[in-house]
Amino acid sequence: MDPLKIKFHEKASALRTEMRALLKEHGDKKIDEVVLSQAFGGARGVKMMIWETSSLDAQSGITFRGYSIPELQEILPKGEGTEPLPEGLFWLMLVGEVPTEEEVKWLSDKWTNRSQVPQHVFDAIEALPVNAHPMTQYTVAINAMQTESVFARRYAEGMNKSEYWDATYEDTMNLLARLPRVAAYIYRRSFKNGDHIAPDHKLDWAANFAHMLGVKDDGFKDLMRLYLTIHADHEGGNASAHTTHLVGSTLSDTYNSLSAGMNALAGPLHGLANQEVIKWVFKMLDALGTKTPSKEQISDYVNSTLANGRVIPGYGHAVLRQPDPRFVAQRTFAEKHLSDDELIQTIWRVFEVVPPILQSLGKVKNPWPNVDAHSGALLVHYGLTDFSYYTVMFGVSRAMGVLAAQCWSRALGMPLERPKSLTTDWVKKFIAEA
Ligand code: CMX
Repeated sequence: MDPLKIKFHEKASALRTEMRALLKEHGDKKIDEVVLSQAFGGARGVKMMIWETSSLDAQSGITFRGYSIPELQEILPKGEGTEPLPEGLFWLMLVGEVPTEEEVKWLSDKWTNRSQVPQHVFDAIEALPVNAHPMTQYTVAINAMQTESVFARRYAEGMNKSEYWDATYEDTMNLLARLPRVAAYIYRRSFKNGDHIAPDHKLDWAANFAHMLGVKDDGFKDLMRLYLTIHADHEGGNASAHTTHLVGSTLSDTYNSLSAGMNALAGPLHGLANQEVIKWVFKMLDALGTKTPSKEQISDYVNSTLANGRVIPGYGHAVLRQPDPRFVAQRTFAEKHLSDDELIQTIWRVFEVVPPILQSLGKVKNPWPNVDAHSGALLVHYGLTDFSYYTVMFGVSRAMGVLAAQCWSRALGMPLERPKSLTTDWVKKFIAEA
């Protein structure tokens, strides 16, 4: 067994024992009450699942195993660059310990060793029209890789349930090793005439992804390290995490669960918002006929978007009630490295204009920017102007969180997820009787 797997097994066995004792003694303790508006309103705030890898607070935002993004930037190993290596975050999410430089190097090497993508996965991508949305290509590719699933194979052979975690760990490590290659292949196929770039096995996970995309600037490598770190996990209730968890709870293997989760990420109210933001910004610049719109011009454009019955992409959140720390981390990166960029300055001006307008509507619970409000402008700066690709990059990162969490679900023996639904007739009768 490899050292990460041994460490994970020790931690998970201990928590499993603790969890069983805790449930035996306190299993009937009430942690929540659900009101009708939550049943009709997308189950906001209902406490109904366990997720070890990260936790989201409405005011302070995301923490990974208790560490905020600025803290991660301090404590995680950085390798060649100035931003944390995402491999370190995966280690932290999986075993709850900050890894050493050597441990992160070991993980980078491990993923490199496992990174060979079978040819039929590229063939499956090639069977799609070249203009198929990159997220469609991405989910098809993940499904095509399912032929490699250690979990599916061992389950068919009669695996003991005490070994589910082990097979899931293997699938997780293989998938994370291969996703950057698959994602870069989709980019080069869709937007660079299929002129593919071979991996550079000397580079860390994020830098190699940047290299295979074909962006040469070292600043972009560092941006990728930050980007792939901050998008990795946002506790368990968001649509991509929850979908991965739900599908995984049927013992659908890691590939099928991740592909389902990535389909959820492809919705415009979730991960696809990153492409929607930049499209919206460029449409605004076009409509206004300027690259440097004033606050008044932006304000008029925001109002016209709202008047057309559309949301302002990149703003609002189901849980957060403050500017998203992931937005702040990207803004800080831009302030440090790219503060002269006109498009980025426009994003900052939009940030000054949108919240008071959304607030004035009286119904938007969170008028502040989320992670997607900033990411596109940074990518455009480095020449990545193919907006429909952006959600795939989000998806490469998100895989780390949802797969680390799946390892935990399997190790803790989490059951099939199956909440109760109600009919409106049931609700009316309940009200009448109450
Ligand atoms: N622009 C305009 N209206 C907005 C809005 C926005 N950015 N955010 C919320 N609203 C509206 C809602 O559409 C809703 O209107 P109706 O009552 O007319 O249906 C009302 O305000 C209340 O919504 P809410 O409780 O504040 O927000 P929800 O929890 O229902 O939805 C979210 C959250 C993210 C879907 C919503 O804020 C939104 O649509 N934002 C724009 C899309 C976006 O940026 N999504 C990315 C989120 C981050 C991620 O997952 O990647």
